[in-house]
Formats: sequence, C-alpha cells, structure tokens
Amino acid sequence: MHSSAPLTDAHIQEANASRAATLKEDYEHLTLQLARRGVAIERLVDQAMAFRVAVPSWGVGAGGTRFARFGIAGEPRNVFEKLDDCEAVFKLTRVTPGISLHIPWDKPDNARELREFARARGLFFDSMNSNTFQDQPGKPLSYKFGSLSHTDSAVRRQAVEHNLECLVIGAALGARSHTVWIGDGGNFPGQVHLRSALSRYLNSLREIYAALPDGWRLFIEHKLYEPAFYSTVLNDWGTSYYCATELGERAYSLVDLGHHAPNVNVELIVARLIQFGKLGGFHFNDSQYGDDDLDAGAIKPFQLFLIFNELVDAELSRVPGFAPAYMLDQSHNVTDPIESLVTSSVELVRAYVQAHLVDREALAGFQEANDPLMALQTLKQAFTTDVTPILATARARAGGAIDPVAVYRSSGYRRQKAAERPPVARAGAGIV
Ligand code: RM4
Ligand code: MN
Ligand code: MN
Repeated sequence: MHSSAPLTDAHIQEANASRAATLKEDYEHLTLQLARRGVAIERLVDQAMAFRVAVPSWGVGAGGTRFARFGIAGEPRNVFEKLDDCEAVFKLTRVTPGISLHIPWDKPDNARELREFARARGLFFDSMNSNTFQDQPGKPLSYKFGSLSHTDSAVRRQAVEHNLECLVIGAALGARSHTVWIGDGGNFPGQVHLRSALSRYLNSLREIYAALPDGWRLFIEHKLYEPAFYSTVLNDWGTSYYCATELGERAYSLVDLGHHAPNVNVELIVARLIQFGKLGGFHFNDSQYGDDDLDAGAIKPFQLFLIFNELVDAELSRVPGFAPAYMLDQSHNVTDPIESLVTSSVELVRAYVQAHLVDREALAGFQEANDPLMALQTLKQAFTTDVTPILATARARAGGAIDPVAVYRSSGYRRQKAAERPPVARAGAGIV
C-alpha cells in the first residue's frame, strides 16, 4: 500500500481516521480533568502546535561509536536524501521544519538549489554547524592538536576560514545562526597551557563573530570532555558565559544536555544563563553517563520537564531577549533515525506542554511559604499528567499523525528508500 509515494498526506489522514474516535474520547476526558483545575485545554493545544525544534542533518543517518557503526537499509546518501528524511519527520510531527546543517558533512554544491529543495518541502535552514574536530579532505593542516585554539596560527587561520565559509553558505541558505563546537583540549596534564589556549580560542572566535551576517546569532557550545580526555578548552557553562560576554551581544551559550558531568543540575544552569541573558539554545538529547546522544526524554524525562519548567517560566514572565533556539543533537546507533527523531520531538513537546500545566501561582505561594513538599507536588501534578491527547490533537490539527511511529511503519517509507538508495561505501553521516 502507498509504496509508490510513501507518507503522503493522504496516507496520514487515512491512518488518522481510524484513530480519531478514540482520540476524541481521550481528549474529552482530559478536557474535563483539566477544567477541574481551571485549565483550558485549547490553549495547551495551541502551545503544542506552536512549538518548534530543529532536526540535525547529521541525525538522519545511522550514528556510531568509537567501536563500530552499523548502517541501515535506505540510509540517506547525500544532503538531498537527508532532507527527504527530515521532511518525513516534519510531516509526521509538524513541529520540525527547521534543519541544522553540519559543514562539511552536508556542504551543498549549490546553496540556492538546496534552499529551494528545502523550501519545496516546507523546510528551512536554522543553524549552521562548523566542523574543525576532524581533518578535512583538501585542507592542508591537521586539527590533531586543536583548531581555533591551536598553538600554530596557521591552523587557527584555517579553522577560522572554515567558520567564515560556513557563514557564507549559511547566508545563501537563509540560516540565522552559527553554532561552534570544537574538540580542542588536552589528553595529558601539562600538554596544554590552560589559560593561553582559552585566549587563543577567544581571539579566533572574535574574527568569526565579526563576520556574522546581519540578524544572526553565534552559539558557542561547551563540553566537559571528549575527544580531549583531560582538559577541554570550552569546558563548562561558566567559561561559555564568559566567552559569550566577551564576544558581544550576539554571542550566546548553547547547552547540549549531554555535555555536563553526571548528576549536574542542568536546569539550574539553564536558569542561570536565562538570568544572565546568554541562553542561546539547546542541543537536546539524553544520557546516562556522558555525551551519550541518546533520544531526548529516553532516560531522564523528569529532568527534561524541569528544564522546560525553567524555559516556560521565562517565557511566561517575558524575560527580555529570551528566544532560545531548540535543536536535537542525537546519535541513532540502534534505532531507525526517523523514528527516534519523531519520538524525541514528541517528547520535547510533551515536556513543554507539561511545563505549561504547572500552577505557577500555587508554586510561587509554596515557595514563599517555604513548603517544599507542596512545591514539589505542584511540579509533579503537571509532570504526571498524561498530555498525550493534547499532543496527538495538535499534530492532527496541523496535518500530522495521531500515532506517528505506527503511521511511519505502515507507510513502508524505509522499505521504499531501501530500494531507491542502494548503500554506498560510507554514508557521510553520524558521529563516530
Ligand atoms: C559534539 C557536539 C556537537 C556535534 C558533534 C557531532 O559532541 O555535540 O554539537 O555537532 O558532537
Ligand atoms: Mn551538540
Ligand atoms: Mn555532543
């Protein structure tokens, strides 16, 4: 069925029709439940429909680890095929029209053509991502000992030039921000002069910052460790905040959820960056140990909710300049990337809607009265509310799928792509 054009709107509508009656019942029940709390459900549906998160171009290929990478049938072989898969995610969820592009993994030969290709699918380019953590074909110098912070000014120059090229490509693609993550750091005590390396990094970034196109924001992404295992140049949010402040008002810190020490209170970092006016955006994913790049909401859904609790609190209190960019950054090693991206974006909308359910007046009262038990209960009431009917209704109203994974599986999309896309030696995607 539908094998010639899988995942058409007609297929999604047809699949929705068989689920509409049950959804209506569930939605009506939740409407009553929430009304008892004085919450108008329609407002939450609107919020769910307005939520947006960008999909990473590198996320639709199979990921990998240091040990192996297991390809999948029908894996996209070039940026156009990746956009086709991004479109599939968008059609099912209706919240992921933005694409975050990694250069040179997905460097277009013709940016205008790619922009048109995306536009025809209802997609656009959101953030650009540079790559100076791997050596690049055709580039004479190696990043083995660093890039923007390298001791050799010629290597720093090459790394800066690469970032400037990303800005040019991004401008032609209609992107609006640039994200810089570097692998620079040291593996051994004494290897790197810690203060000098940060100064060199900052000086390189100043050149990139100065070349930002009009209206763009620069995101700098900190990470505790890996690939450098002893010290990292941009190691934590404090250093990131310092650098973003030094650079100027268009530079912001980006929080990748997996880039912190285990047990770190990430929502507290989020609150701090909001308060200091430097929260640029997120790379959402989940982790058990480190930069595991697992699916958002898979391991610590309560943490995800608490992060959104801070974000929604800032949104509702209209913190000046608060406009974080949301992106997924995951490595899909054992799942179908489309299914992972679909379920991850659904989990983000879930956390967002649940955070909107928090009775903030009651919470403020319990905080004032120093009543920790009831303060937690107030958060838990929102977190334990099953908002699935709200999410499904929002998707259906926007033309997406009530049950996106089931619809995706029944569409035969992957089967058809497996036939259309015979494997190449090594698809240029994934994190290895
Ligand atoms: C890094 C970091 C970057 C991502 C690379 C592939 O750990 O999360 O955002 O672009 O991985
Ligand atoms: Mn990241
Ligand atoms: Mn990472």
